Amino acid sequence: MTYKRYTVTAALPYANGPIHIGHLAGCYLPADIYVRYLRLKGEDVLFICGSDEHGVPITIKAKKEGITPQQVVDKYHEIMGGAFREFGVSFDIFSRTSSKTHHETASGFFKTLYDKGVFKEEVTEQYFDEKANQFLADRYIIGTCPKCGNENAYGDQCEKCGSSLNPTDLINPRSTLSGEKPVLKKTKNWFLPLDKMQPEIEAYIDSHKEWKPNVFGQCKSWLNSGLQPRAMTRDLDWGVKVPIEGAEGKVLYVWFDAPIGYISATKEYLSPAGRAGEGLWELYWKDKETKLVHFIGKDNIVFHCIIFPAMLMAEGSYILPDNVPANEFLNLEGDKISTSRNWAVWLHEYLIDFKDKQDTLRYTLCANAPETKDNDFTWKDFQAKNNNELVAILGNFINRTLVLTHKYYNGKVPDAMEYTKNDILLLEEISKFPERIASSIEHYRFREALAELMNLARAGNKYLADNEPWILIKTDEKRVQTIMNISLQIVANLTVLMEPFLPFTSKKLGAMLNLNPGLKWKDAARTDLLLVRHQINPASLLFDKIEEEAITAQVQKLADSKKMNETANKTIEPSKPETSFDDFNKMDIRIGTILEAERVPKTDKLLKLLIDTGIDKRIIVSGIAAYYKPEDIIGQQVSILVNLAPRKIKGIESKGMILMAENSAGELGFIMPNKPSMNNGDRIK
Ligand code: B3M
Ligand code: ZN
Repeated sequence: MTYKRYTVTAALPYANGPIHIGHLAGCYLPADIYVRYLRLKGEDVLFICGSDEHGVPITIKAKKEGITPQQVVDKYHEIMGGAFREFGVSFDIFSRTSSKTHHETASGFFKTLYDKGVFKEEVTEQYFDEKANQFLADRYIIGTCPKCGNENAYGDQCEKCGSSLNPTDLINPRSTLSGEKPVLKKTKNWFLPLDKMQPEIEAYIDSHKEWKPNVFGQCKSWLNSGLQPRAMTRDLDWGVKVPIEGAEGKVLYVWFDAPIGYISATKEYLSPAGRAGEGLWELYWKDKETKLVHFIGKDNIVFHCIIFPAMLMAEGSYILPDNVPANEFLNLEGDKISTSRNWAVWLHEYLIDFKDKQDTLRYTLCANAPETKDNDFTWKDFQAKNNNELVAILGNFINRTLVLTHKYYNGKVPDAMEYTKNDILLLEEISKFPERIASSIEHYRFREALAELMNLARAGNKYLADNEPWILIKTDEKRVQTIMNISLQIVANLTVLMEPFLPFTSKKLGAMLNLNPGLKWKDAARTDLLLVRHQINPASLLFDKIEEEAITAQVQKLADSKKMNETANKTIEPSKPETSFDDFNKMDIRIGTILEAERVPKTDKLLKLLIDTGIDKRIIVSGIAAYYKPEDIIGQQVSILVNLAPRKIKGIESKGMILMAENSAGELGFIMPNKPSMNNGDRIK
């Protein structure tokens, strides 16, 4: 079916932290590629996003930082919006769910369902934290997932297996506010009867067998285990107030209000109240000829494929999502990306280290997108993709072509005099690329689409290498004109076709070529985009090599963050059992001085030390080689347990022990008196 217009959404990120590469790869980049492509095709498309400013993640963050939820969302709304802009994610609007329009829209939507009698009103027992005097919805409660055994599943969802949960499903529930075991307390809430709606929902899902297998499969598995009624209200105070009597102190469930955020943002963008265009938004949400597509991450599948469509069905006047292309997760250097462990590449930090290299990151993330399974981002691979693909293939082809054009023709496009058979074959091949790439994009296969784009650059490189215009120029000037004309046409086509993936580069290249900025996708099937004698501008490099040091620095940054995290997480060891003074007094601890020090051969850890204990001079073997160099510690005062029974270590008799302090990272340090008047043999007691 053909559509008149498109409404494309990208998941509303929680406004409780900055954006990292996992977010970008998961949904914002594929959504942006899709939308940019549609725009180039000349389609009527709206690209909607905004920040998700309600829900427990926000209030938890506020509590942690000692500020109000409003302050949290104000801060991160700005940061997130800025990061998206900087990476060229081209939303038509980046709105927020704390806006007035959104509160009115979400509240109105709930009221409509309420008036239609959709909800089941029910008093149930919900977990309550007596210490914090608060009901424990969603992420305020954690426990063991009944499906996969993950001990840190949330009250609404297990992030490990993706199951959607209710707090009462959790085994061993505990409050994230106080750590206490919660009690059950009666409260009234309004439930969406997903159980009764199952046949309708099932028919809807079954009509979308074309969805990605991971998405369709997850939906089927929920349906197979039988849908349960789900509360659409919460006993919390941060959120959209429940607009009915008897619901004081309650707000809408964040997963009820958040997807309505897509609708509110559309209204805000197209139909500001009282201004021309009022009602226009409805075309994008209610007209059958509109295609609605939600880009999300895999942990959001149930909400977008089952719960939100159920809400839209119950309301009655809306279209349903036509597709929900969800990606799997992107890992970082073999480990799950985590905000709390600071195991992430943050977009704002990336740009400090790799200025103007937005497209390199876009390229790497798209080439490695976790489309069908979880995937791994590594800095080594990032470097390889930049150096071996962007620089060596795409950049190299374009640069050679532009430089030769300037050299031979002062930047004026030469005439194609006469095509060879191979030229004609190549020209035919070139004209097929737009359709081929389009087909991949329309099937949400962005990696494949990008690989095709690179194949066009490869074809160009091969053409230059096979024809060697730089040699031919001496003998067959006429032929070189044709070769350069064809190469230039490929560069022009690449400029158009790369735009969805590499918008910054496309713009730069378009300016170098002096190319008409109004070109459309289908124009890239032509082989005469650059007319004969058209003047191109001076060429500069589009990509440059990323050196080893830049990569080592990033790897080191991650290692540092892992170390800091381990240190922070290491708990202080509890005290040993009580001991008597007499027992303590049995130990004879003295001040001594290191006279000689050398490594014990064939070991990493051990130093052999000659110590003046005041009593005698003796050998002690100590495991400190990782922390001290022998030459640095000669003359060092130390504390020694002198009456420890002698032990043989690596064949050396060690008499006594040097006392060391050990920090939580396992590093060792000497313990010494802080007065210079202490002498060898002085007692420590
Ligand atoms: N804020 C979840 C997330 O950021 C949620 C998405 C809402 S989309 C309507 O993962
Ligand atoms: Zn689980």
